[in-house]
Amino acid sequence: MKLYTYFRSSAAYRARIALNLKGLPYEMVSIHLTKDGGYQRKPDFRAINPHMRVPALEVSGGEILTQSLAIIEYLDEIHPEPPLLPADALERAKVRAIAQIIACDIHPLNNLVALQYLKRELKHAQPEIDAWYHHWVIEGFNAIEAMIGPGPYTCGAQVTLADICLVPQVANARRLKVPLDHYPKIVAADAACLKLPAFDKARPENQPDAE
Ligand SMILES: N[C@@H](CCC(=O)N[C@@H](CS)C(=O)NCC(=O)O)C(=O)O
Repeated sequence: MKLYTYFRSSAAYRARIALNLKGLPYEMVSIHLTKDGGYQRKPDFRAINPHMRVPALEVSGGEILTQSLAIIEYLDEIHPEPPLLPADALERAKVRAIAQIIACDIHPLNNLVALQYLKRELKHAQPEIDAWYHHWVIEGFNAIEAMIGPGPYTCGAQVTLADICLVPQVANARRLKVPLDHYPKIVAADAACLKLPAFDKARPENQPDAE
């Protein structure tokens, strides 16, 4: 498999964690999201993902999958061990709820393309953009902190899709200096995950294209 990725992309980070947890080998193709106006916008990559975002995963047979959650659920269906979603429907819905707070409610408001639009088109100053970024992380993390149970992971004793989404979002929050003091359960789940090689290997700083 071939993963189109960028070391700093939290959505690509999710896909890297899932591939590592499944123990699947993959080649990485780095798509620099800021150099020369962003390689995601060049015709070569546009032909791979018309949405011009990473991750994209080329699977055997040459099909391209996009959207990190779709990629992760595909991998989980094709390679069921270890499962990334609980067997119980109620527990599965709880895992998906946390994953979706991050992937659907926090990240789209805070990803590169949204922040660039605030700056370049709407002419907001950097402190306003930083305040915007912090606001949506805090809103989402307040909810997730209240939803996390005993641990050690986000949804209990097993690593799930919720952890796969949480860890990259915590990394982004730290990079953008969002204070995490009010989120001891989030910080603990993040630390527990990062002890696992699959998560550690997927960290931005451990990628071949890290700067
Ligand atoms: N919902 C998508 C989000 C993908 C996404 O927005 N990726 C960002 C990096 S984290 C990207 O490629 N941005 C390109 C840009 O900002 O131009 C997913 O989960 O895969």
